[in-house]
Amino acid sequence: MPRLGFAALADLPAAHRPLVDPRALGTGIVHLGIGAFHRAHQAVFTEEAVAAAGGDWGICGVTQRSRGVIDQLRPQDGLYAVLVRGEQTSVRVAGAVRDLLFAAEEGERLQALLAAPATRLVTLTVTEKGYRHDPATGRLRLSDPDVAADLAGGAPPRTVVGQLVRGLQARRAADAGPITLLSCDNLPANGEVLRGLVSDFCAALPAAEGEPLAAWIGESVSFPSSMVDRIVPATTDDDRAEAARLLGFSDEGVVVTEPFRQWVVEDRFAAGRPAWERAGAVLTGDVAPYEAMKLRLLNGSHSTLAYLGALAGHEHVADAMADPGIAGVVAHLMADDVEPTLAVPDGYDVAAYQRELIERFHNPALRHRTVQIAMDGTQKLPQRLLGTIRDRLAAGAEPRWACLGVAAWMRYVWTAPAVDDPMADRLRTLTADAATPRAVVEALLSLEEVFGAELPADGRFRDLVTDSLEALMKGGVAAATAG
Ligand code: CS2
Repeated sequence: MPRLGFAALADLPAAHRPLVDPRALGTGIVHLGIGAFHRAHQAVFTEEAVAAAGGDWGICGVTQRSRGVIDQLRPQDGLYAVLVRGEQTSVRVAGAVRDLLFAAEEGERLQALLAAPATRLVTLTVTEKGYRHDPATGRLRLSDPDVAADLAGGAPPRTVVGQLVRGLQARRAADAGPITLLSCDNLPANGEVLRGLVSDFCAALPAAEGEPLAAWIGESVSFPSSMVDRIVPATTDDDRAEAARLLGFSDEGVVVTEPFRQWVVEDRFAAGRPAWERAGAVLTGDVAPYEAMKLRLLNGSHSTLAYLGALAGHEHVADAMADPGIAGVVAHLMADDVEPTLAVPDGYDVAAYQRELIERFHNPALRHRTVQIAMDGTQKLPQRLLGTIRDRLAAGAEPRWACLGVAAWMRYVWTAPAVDDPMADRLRTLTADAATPRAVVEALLSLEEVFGAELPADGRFRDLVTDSLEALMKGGVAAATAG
């Protein structure tokens, strides 16, 4: 079967073709972290915005360590299909990704692109751990050897923040004008977090270098926050086979997703932006209420489902949702623990949002693996569950469902054969000698980067988590979710 690429476009049925002519689209966006999520979310919004309102907003997708996506997309001229699985399946080839760059081998080209006047926007989906920050304080981890190497300079930077600051330094030297750095990761106040990390990096440079750079960044660079939402499981061989059957071309870069998508963006751009509102994005002055809602309701439920589901032997989210005990925990977590902590934007129907989430989690056509969501728990728990727990404890309430989520994470990292987490070694060392649930709770709560200092000192929190972990150990997920 021939491979997808420019030569295939004329043979694709109109309904499957890109909305823009990719050959005629100039590149204005550098995207760091071109995984499946970006290709099914921001790249789709951007293509629709360009189709509706024009602009040279093609995307150069950057990948950091693995050249997998480069090998998938380069031979296909950047084209790939988006397979949308809902009640029906639909497919369309996306055309906004115009260039690809492998940072580990093309560091100098990345710096040159960030310094080019045509680049007016950098977007990021580098995952929580890609920021190399301490989630509890939001500060850059200066002790991280890669961060230290990027500060020392002399070689192409390896960390995202290093790449950005060195790129901004080159941009300033080239007098290439203002630019926007837009974080699209699942972190609260993600724009503010990124601004803080860029500023931490500048402050750690020699003063003669860092101070004028920081001043230029203050005048020329904006860091809007954004809330992104679309469920995008890892692509499987079955998805690739189905896309090939529907398109008549083989596609190594296909991404699979749900019909739902949402993007709420703080409208503060230093050098223009695509007309994303024409593609259904919400451009607003304050993203915070939307972020909290999404992170606590969707991602908080997702992580809870992932740990309970994986412990109960459910491979996919939809299987875990078919387990009445687990589905009940998710419904209680949202309504009893999270909802009272939210400042719901005016006119927003938060109950309808919860019902819609439950439906999305049930989508049987999406094969979203629980172990995929379970990874990197140390980087995810703070914004997904711990914020809810802190707010409820402060209000004098007992957030038992959110604490069950934390206990399920503890049970998972204590007993799972392999834990995919940047702190996996520490998790293993901390729990190696723990013989009882209480000892495991004590050991893991000592991770100040994750839990901070105050929460672990709260006896109500320790007891709720310990009770849930004991229930999980004694009677398994069925007993712990029994109501
Ligand atoms: C998931 C998210 O993998 C995970 O941790 O919770 O990727 C989730 O699917 C997205 O945030 C949905 O918008």
